[in-house]
Parts: sequence; C-alpha cells; structure tokens
Amino acid sequence: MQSPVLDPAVQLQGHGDDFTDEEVRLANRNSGIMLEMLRHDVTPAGAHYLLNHFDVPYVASADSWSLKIDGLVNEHIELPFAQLQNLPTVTKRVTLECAGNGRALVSPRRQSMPWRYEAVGTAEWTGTPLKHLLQQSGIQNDAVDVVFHGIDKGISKTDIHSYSRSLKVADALHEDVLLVWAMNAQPLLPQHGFPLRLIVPGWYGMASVKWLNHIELIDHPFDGHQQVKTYIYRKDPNDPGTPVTTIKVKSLMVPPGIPEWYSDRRLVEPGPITLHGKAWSGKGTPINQVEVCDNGTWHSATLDRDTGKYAWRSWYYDWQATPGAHSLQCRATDAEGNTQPLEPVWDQGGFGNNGVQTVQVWCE
Ligand SMILES: Nc1nc2c(c(=O)[nH]1)N[C@H]1C(S)=C(S)[C@@H](COP(=O)(O)O)O[C@H]1N2
Ligand SMILES: [Mo]
Repeated sequence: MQSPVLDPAVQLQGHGDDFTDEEVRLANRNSGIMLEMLRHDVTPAGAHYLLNHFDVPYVASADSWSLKIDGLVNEHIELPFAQLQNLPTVTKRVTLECAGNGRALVSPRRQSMPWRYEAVGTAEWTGTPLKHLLQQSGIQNDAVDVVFHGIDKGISKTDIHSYSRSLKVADALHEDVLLVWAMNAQPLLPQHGFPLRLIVPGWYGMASVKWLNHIELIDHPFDGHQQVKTYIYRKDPNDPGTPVTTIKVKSLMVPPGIPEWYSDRRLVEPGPITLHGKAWSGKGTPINQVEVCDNGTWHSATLDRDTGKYAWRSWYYDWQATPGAHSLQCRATDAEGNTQPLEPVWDQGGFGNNGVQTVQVWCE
C-alpha cells in the first residue's frame, strides 16, 4: 500500500467541508496552540491560544488605567493600576480552554470560530486575589451577581455591548479567582488583556474577562449578551439550556512523527516512539488516568507529576510503531470519575466538546 502521507493525489484532496469566509476570518484572528507546543508545561505567551470577540483595545500604557468597583458595595473604590500591583501578589499556573474548543468537530456545527483541538494553553498568571478587594469594598446582602466589564465593544446579532460576564457572589469570592497583570512573568500582551484581566481557574475561558476596568455588584442575575445569549448548552433553539461554566475533562497528544505540511497527516518510522500529551479537568479536579488507543486497543499511559491544582498534567506512553496505518487516540478520566466520550456530544453552539482526539499516523 502506497503511503497516504506521500501520495500527492491524497494530499491534494480537500477535507470535504465547507468553512465559510467568516469562519476563515475568525480563524485568522483567533489562533490556537500548535499541538507540538503541548510538550511545554507552561505555554510561551506567544503560543497560547487566543479568543477575542471584538477588536483588541489600544492601551498605550497602564499609567492611566484604573479599576472601579461599584454597585452594591459599602464603599465604591477606584484603584489606579499602580496601586493594584501593591496588593498581595500570587502566581498560579492555570490551564485555560475556550468553551468552543472542538466546535468544528461536531456536526452540524454552529458557524462561529471553527476550533478543532487547539483552543487551550497553560500560563503562569500573576495578580492579586479578587476576594480581598471585594471584601474591602464590603459586599451588601442583596448582591446576587458580580459583573466584570471589559472595555472592548462590538455587536452580536443586534446587541451593541461591551464584553461583560458575571459570576455569582460565592464564585467571585473563591480564593483562587485573580485580578491578573502578568502572564509568564511579563506584562500581559495586548491581545491577552493588557493591562488587567480576570482569571477564573477551572472555568472555560469566557469567564476570564480581559481589559477589565469595572466590577459591578447587582441585585439580579446579569442578563448581558455574553451571559445569556451565548455560552449556554442547548440541544435545540427552544431549549432554555444550562450555562457553560467549568471545564470538562480532556486530553490531547502531540501528533507523533513528521507532518505532510498541508494535510498534517503523520509519518513515523517503525520502532519505539514515546507519545506525549497533556490532560486536564475543571474545578481543580485532579486527573486520575490517561489511556492511549492504537487501532482500537486501549493501554494505560503514565502520568507525570502534578504541577498545580488548575494546571494540565503531562502524560506519556511508550508506543511500538508497526508498519501500516494507525489511528491513535487518548482519553482522560478525572478524580470525579468523568471520562471523555469517544464521540463528541453534540451541542447547538458547539460548546464543551471533550470528545477524544484522533490522530491518523502512517508508519513505514
Ligand atoms: N474582554 C474580553 N474578555 C474575554 C474575551 C473577549 O472577547 N473580550 N474572550 C473570552 C474568551 S471566549 C476566552 S476563551 C478567553 C481567551 O483568553 P486568551 O485569549 O487570553 O487565551 O478570554 C475571554 N475573555
Ligand atoms: Mo472562549
């Protein structure tokens, strides 16, 4: 059998899908991690995935930035950026994943950012716990939601709005929620929220509001566009659905061998090959197990050390590559017993697809 990796006729075949011009535009703005970068425990900032709904705001310097906390608090505060940095500082290693990751792999798919596997990354985020500031301002009893407003603005459907998301008061007071000004020990890059963003560990990325300058406490559930019109798991348009919150268990592998550049079909030589990857889950739930499948047979992978409650875990598996075609897969199980489904679970918006990754490899 001729190697499908080296066969030009196979290489030139399209993937048979029909991505729209709008999807291609979104994919050019919102980059994913290169899967080989999964070898890094901490993703270099420039290789971290990116998802921006609107334009990246131009913020020339942090000097004129301030954070306002108002609404149902005893004391309205407005803190200049420089003062924020004088607050108690912590650094946490956190894996972020976009809720739409895997959207392009469900069918039919919502036309939106067509992520396959790549909307994930891990960084060391430095900032101050939000909890202290909220406690300092004094939350009033009738406060229900804490709304985080970014300064970026745009239109979805017919709603003109700034990117804003809320957390329930109890979730906002979680000790691990951070107001962040540095990523991997450098000031935030413009596209990752310079100069200030929220990081909500264990939640899908939409909760971690960038370009944050205003926190508002309100006495009702927030009904902003990004809160109620999207980021809802739905089976059909009339389904009231359930809000997207914490990250589901997932794993990915670094595709082995060398790629055919256009198709990314992989070529490996026969013999021992160590497969590497990462596995993670939400809410700080540890990973208990990763398995690797070669043409339908599952094997246990070895977990590397834990590098943080909210950070992905490295795994590896010593594979023996034999001549021919291989379909490689990996599957993680977390400490709550959640396992990745073999087939994507369909969702209207393409949210929360944690179906197993499949990598086609040709060995010769
Ligand atoms: N202000 C603002 N914050 C935002 C977004 C945005 O468009 N505007 N996108 C959200 C989404 S959907 C994700 S997945 C994460 C992505 O963070 P990153 O680009 O730093 O990886 O930011 C979130 N915070
Ligand atoms: Mo996202």
